[in-house]
Amino acid sequence: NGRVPFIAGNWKMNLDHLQSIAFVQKLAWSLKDARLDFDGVEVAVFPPFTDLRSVQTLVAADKLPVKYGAQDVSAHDAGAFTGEISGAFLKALDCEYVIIGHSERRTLHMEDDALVAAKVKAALKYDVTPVICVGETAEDLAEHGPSAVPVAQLTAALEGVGAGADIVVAYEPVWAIGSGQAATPEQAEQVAAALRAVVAESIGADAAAATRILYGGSVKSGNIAGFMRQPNVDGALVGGASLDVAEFSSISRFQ
Ligand code: G2H
Repeated sequence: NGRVPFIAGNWKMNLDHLQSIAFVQKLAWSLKDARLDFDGVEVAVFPPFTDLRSVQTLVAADKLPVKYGAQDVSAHDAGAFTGEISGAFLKALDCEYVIIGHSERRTLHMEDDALVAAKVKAALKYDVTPVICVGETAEDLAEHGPSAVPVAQLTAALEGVGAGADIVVAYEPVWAIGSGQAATPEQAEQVAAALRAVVAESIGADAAAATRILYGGSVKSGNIAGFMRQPNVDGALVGGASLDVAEFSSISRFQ
Protein backbone atom coordinates (compact mmCIF):
# COMPACT_ATOMS: atom_id res chain seq x y z
CA ASN A 1 0.00 0.00 0.00
CA GLY A 2 3.06 2.31 -0.06
CA ARG A 3 2.64 3.54 3.52
CA VAL A 4 5.87 3.45 5.53
CA PRO A 5 5.16 1.75 8.88
CA PHE A 6 5.50 4.04 11.88
CA ILE A 7 6.57 2.95 15.37
CA ALA A 8 6.13 5.73 17.91
CA GLY A 9 7.30 5.70 21.52
CA ASN A 10 5.18 7.86 23.81
CA TRP A 11 7.36 8.32 26.88
CA LYS A 12 4.73 10.32 28.74
CA MET A 13 6.25 11.78 31.96
CA ASN A 14 8.66 8.93 32.65
CA LEU A 15 12.29 9.20 31.60
CA ASP A 16 14.42 11.94 33.14
CA HIS A 17 16.77 14.08 31.08
CA LEU A 18 19.84 11.84 31.18
CA GLN A 19 17.75 8.74 30.52
CA SER A 20 16.10 10.41 27.51
CA ILE A 21 19.38 11.35 25.88
CA ALA A 22 21.03 8.00 26.56
CA PHE A 23 17.92 6.27 25.24
CA VAL A 24 18.00 8.01 21.87
CA GLN A 25 21.68 7.20 21.39
CA LYS A 26 21.28 3.56 22.44
CA LEU A 27 18.16 3.10 20.34
CA ALA A 28 19.99 4.34 17.25
CA TRP A 29 22.86 1.93 17.93
CA SER A 30 20.49 -0.93 18.53
CA LEU A 31 18.56 -0.31 15.31
CA LYS A 32 21.75 0.04 13.30
CA ASP A 33 23.18 -3.12 14.88
CA ALA A 34 20.04 -4.95 13.86
CA ARG A 35 20.48 -3.55 10.35
CA LEU A 36 17.03 -2.08 10.37
CA ASP A 37 15.94 -0.90 6.92
CA PHE A 38 15.12 2.72 7.69
CA ASP A 39 13.33 3.11 4.36
CA GLY A 40 11.01 0.37 5.54
CA VAL A 41 10.03 1.78 8.92
CA GLU A 42 9.97 5.15 10.66
CA VAL A 43 10.88 5.08 14.35
CA ALA A 44 10.06 8.08 16.54
CA VAL A 45 10.21 8.97 20.22
CA PHE A 46 8.08 11.52 22.07
CA PRO A 47 10.06 12.93 25.02
CA PRO A 48 8.82 15.59 27.44
CA PHE A 49 9.06 19.18 26.16
CA THR A 50 12.10 19.83 28.35
CA ASP A 51 14.20 17.23 26.51
CA LEU A 52 13.29 18.14 22.94
CA ARG A 53 16.14 20.62 22.50
CA SER A 54 18.71 18.05 23.62
CA VAL A 55 17.20 15.36 21.42
CA GLN A 56 17.22 17.76 18.48
CA THR A 57 20.90 18.54 19.02
CA LEU A 58 21.88 14.89 19.42
CA VAL A 59 19.92 13.65 16.42
CA ALA A 60 21.28 16.43 14.20
CA ALA A 61 24.89 16.15 15.36
CA ASP A 62 25.11 12.38 14.97
CA LYS A 63 22.60 12.12 12.11
CA LEU A 64 20.69 9.52 14.06
CA PRO A 65 17.94 7.63 12.22
CA VAL A 66 15.43 8.38 14.97
CA LYS A 67 12.63 10.91 14.60
CA TYR A 68 10.98 12.74 17.45
CA GLY A 69 8.02 14.80 18.38
CA ALA A 70 6.17 16.40 21.28
CA GLN A 71 3.40 14.95 23.43
CA ASP A 72 1.09 17.96 23.11
CA VAL A 73 0.79 21.40 21.54
CA SER A 74 -1.14 24.57 22.30
CA ALA A 75 -4.13 25.46 20.13
CA HIS A 76 -2.89 29.07 20.22
CA ASP A 77 -0.19 30.78 18.17
CA ALA A 78 1.25 33.07 20.84
CA GLY A 79 0.23 35.28 23.72
CA ALA A 80 -0.78 35.13 27.36
CA PHE A 81 -1.08 31.35 27.73
CA THR A 82 1.01 30.47 30.75
CA GLY A 83 2.59 27.05 30.48
CA GLU A 84 1.59 26.45 26.86
CA ILE A 85 3.91 25.45 24.00
CA SER A 86 3.05 26.61 20.48
CA GLY A 87 3.35 24.84 17.16
CA ALA A 88 5.94 27.45 16.17
CA PHE A 89 8.09 26.43 19.15
CA LEU A 90 7.85 22.78 18.13
CA LYS A 91 8.76 23.60 14.54
CA ALA A 92 11.80 25.50 15.79
CA LEU A 93 12.87 22.30 17.57
CA ASP A 94 12.51 20.41 14.26
CA CYS A 95 9.73 18.26 15.68
CA GLU A 96 8.25 16.33 12.83
CA TYR A 97 5.29 15.10 14.87
CA VAL A 98 3.09 15.97 17.81
CA ILE A 99 0.68 13.72 19.69
CA ILE A 100 -2.75 15.32 20.01
CA GLY A 101 -5.78 14.19 21.99
CA HIS A 102 -4.19 11.34 23.89
CA SER A 103 -6.77 9.79 26.20
CA GLU A 104 -4.78 10.94 29.23
CA ARG A 105 -5.15 14.53 28.05
CA ARG A 106 -8.81 14.05 27.24
CA THR A 107 -9.50 12.53 30.66
CA LEU A 108 -7.03 14.19 33.03
CA HIS A 109 -6.90 17.58 31.33
CA MET A 110 -10.49 17.82 30.12
CA GLU A 111 -9.58 18.12 26.44
CA ASP A 112 -12.71 17.89 24.34
CA ASP A 113 -13.17 17.28 20.62
CA ALA A 114 -13.23 21.00 19.84
CA LEU A 115 -9.90 21.60 21.56
CA VAL A 116 -8.38 18.56 19.85
CA ALA A 117 -9.57 19.91 16.49
CA ALA A 118 -8.04 23.32 17.24
CA LYS A 119 -4.74 21.70 18.20
CA VAL A 120 -4.72 19.64 14.98
CA LYS A 121 -5.08 22.85 12.98
CA ALA A 122 -2.37 24.54 15.08
CA ALA A 123 0.08 21.71 14.37
CA LEU A 124 -0.67 21.65 10.65
CA LYS A 125 -0.29 25.43 10.46
CA TYR A 126 3.32 25.05 11.58
CA ASP A 127 3.95 22.02 9.43
CA VAL A 128 4.17 19.61 12.35
CA THR A 129 2.33 16.36 11.62
CA PRO A 130 -0.38 15.64 14.21
CA VAL A 131 -0.65 12.13 15.59
CA ILE A 132 -4.37 12.28 16.37
CA CYS A 133 -5.41 9.89 19.14
CA VAL A 134 -8.90 8.47 19.37
CA GLY A 135 -10.39 5.59 21.30
CA GLU A 136 -13.35 4.34 23.25
CA THR A 137 -13.70 3.45 26.91
CA ALA A 138 -14.96 0.04 28.01
CA GLU A 139 -18.36 1.65 28.68
CA ASP A 140 -18.42 3.21 25.18
CA LEU A 141 -17.60 -0.19 23.73
CA ALA A 142 -20.42 -1.89 25.62
CA GLU A 143 -22.89 0.84 24.76
CA HIS A 144 -22.03 1.81 21.19
CA GLY A 145 -19.95 -1.04 19.75
CA PRO A 146 -16.36 -0.89 18.53
CA SER A 147 -16.05 2.00 16.05
CA ALA A 148 -18.70 4.57 16.93
CA VAL A 149 -16.78 6.68 19.45
CA PRO A 150 -13.39 6.62 17.64
CA VAL A 151 -15.17 7.51 14.38
CA ALA A 152 -16.99 10.42 16.03
CA GLN A 153 -13.77 11.66 17.67
CA LEU A 154 -11.81 11.56 14.42
CA THR A 155 -14.61 13.20 12.46
CA ALA A 156 -14.59 16.04 15.01
CA ALA A 157 -10.79 16.29 15.02
CA LEU A 158 -10.69 16.70 11.23
CA GLU A 159 -13.44 19.34 11.14
CA GLY A 160 -12.19 22.19 8.98
CA VAL A 161 -8.89 20.47 8.09
CA GLY A 162 -7.97 20.99 4.45
CA ALA A 163 -8.01 18.23 1.84
CA GLY A 164 -4.82 16.21 1.62
CA ALA A 165 -3.48 17.24 5.04
CA ASP A 166 -0.56 15.21 6.36
CA ILE A 167 -1.78 13.44 9.47
CA VAL A 168 -1.24 10.25 11.46
CA VAL A 169 -4.11 8.62 13.35
CA ALA A 170 -3.66 6.49 16.47
CA TYR A 171 -6.47 4.21 17.56
CA GLU A 172 -6.02 3.66 21.28
CA PRO A 173 -8.90 1.92 23.05
CA VAL A 174 -8.89 3.40 26.53
CA TRP A 175 -9.51 -0.03 28.07
CA ALA A 176 -6.25 -1.25 26.49
CA ILE A 177 -4.02 1.61 27.64
CA GLY A 178 -1.48 0.58 30.24
CA SER A 179 -3.73 -2.33 31.17
CA GLY A 180 -1.68 -5.15 29.68
CA GLN A 181 -4.89 -6.09 27.87
CA ALA A 182 -4.29 -5.13 24.22
CA ALA A 183 -7.02 -5.26 21.60
CA THR A 184 -6.80 -8.21 19.25
CA PRO A 185 -5.29 -7.51 15.83
CA GLU A 186 -8.74 -8.13 14.33
CA GLN A 187 -10.37 -5.58 16.65
CA ALA A 188 -7.67 -3.03 15.76
CA GLU A 189 -8.13 -3.72 12.04
CA GLN A 190 -11.88 -3.28 12.20
CA VAL A 191 -11.62 0.16 13.81
CA ALA A 192 -8.62 1.20 11.68
CA ALA A 193 -10.64 0.46 8.53
CA ALA A 194 -13.52 2.58 9.85
CA LEU A 195 -11.08 5.40 10.69
CA ARG A 196 -9.58 5.28 7.20
CA ALA A 197 -13.07 5.79 5.82
CA VAL A 198 -13.40 8.89 8.04
CA VAL A 199 -10.12 10.25 6.66
CA ALA A 200 -11.38 9.65 3.11
CA GLU A 201 -14.65 11.39 3.87
CA SER A 202 -13.02 14.33 5.67
CA ILE A 203 -9.85 15.09 3.72
CA GLY A 204 -10.06 12.95 0.61
CA ALA A 205 -9.30 9.56 -0.85
CA ASP A 206 -5.63 10.32 -1.57
CA ALA A 207 -5.03 11.39 2.01
CA ALA A 208 -6.82 8.27 3.25
CA ALA A 209 -4.57 6.06 1.15
CA ALA A 210 -1.46 7.85 2.45
CA THR A 211 -2.41 8.26 6.14
CA ARG A 212 -0.74 5.94 8.64
CA ILE A 213 -3.17 4.53 11.17
CA LEU A 214 -1.51 3.21 14.31
CA TYR A 215 -2.78 0.93 17.01
CA GLY A 216 -1.93 1.81 20.62
CA GLY A 217 -2.65 0.18 23.96
CA SER A 218 -0.39 -2.36 25.65
CA VAL A 219 1.71 -2.97 22.53
CA LYS A 220 4.85 -4.99 23.23
CA SER A 221 7.35 -7.11 21.32
CA GLY A 222 5.19 -10.17 21.90
CA ASN A 223 2.11 -8.79 20.12
CA ILE A 224 3.39 -6.26 17.55
CA ALA A 225 3.65 -8.74 14.67
CA GLY A 226 -0.06 -9.53 14.74
CA PHE A 227 -0.97 -5.86 14.47
CA MET A 228 1.49 -5.22 11.65
CA ARG A 229 -0.10 -8.00 9.59
CA GLN A 230 -3.39 -6.09 9.41
CA PRO A 231 -3.90 -4.22 6.14
CA ASN A 232 -5.18 -1.02 7.78
CA VAL A 233 -2.79 -0.94 10.75
CA ASP A 234 0.41 0.86 9.77
CA GLY A 235 2.27 0.92 13.05
CA ALA A 236 1.95 1.40 16.77
CA LEU A 237 1.90 4.08 19.44
CA VAL A 238 3.74 2.44 22.33
CA GLY A 239 3.72 3.64 25.93
CA GLY A 240 5.12 1.41 28.67
CA ALA A 241 7.08 -0.82 26.30
CA SER A 242 8.77 2.22 24.72
CA LEU A 243 10.70 2.91 27.94
CA ASP A 244 13.14 0.02 27.45
CA VAL A 245 15.64 0.27 24.59
CA ALA A 246 15.84 -3.47 23.81
CA GLU A 247 12.07 -3.85 23.91
CA PHE A 248 11.36 -0.76 21.79
CA SER A 249 14.07 -1.75 19.31
CA SER A 250 12.44 -5.15 19.05
CA ILE A 251 9.01 -3.60 18.44
CA SER A 252 10.57 -1.40 15.74
CA ARG A 253 11.49 -4.64 13.99
CA PHE A 254 7.95 -5.98 14.50
CA GLN A 255 9.27 -8.82 16.64
C1 G2H B 1 -1.43 4.25 25.26
C2 G2H B 1 -0.07 3.71 25.06
C3 G2H B 1 0.81 4.78 24.45
P1 G2H B 1 0.68 1.74 26.72
O1 G2H B 1 -1.40 5.36 26.16
O2 G2H B 1 0.20 5.91 23.92
O3 G2H B 1 0.45 3.30 26.31
O4 G2H B 1 1.45 1.13 25.57
O5 G2H B 1 1.47 1.78 27.97
O6 G2H B 1 -0.67 1.11 26.84
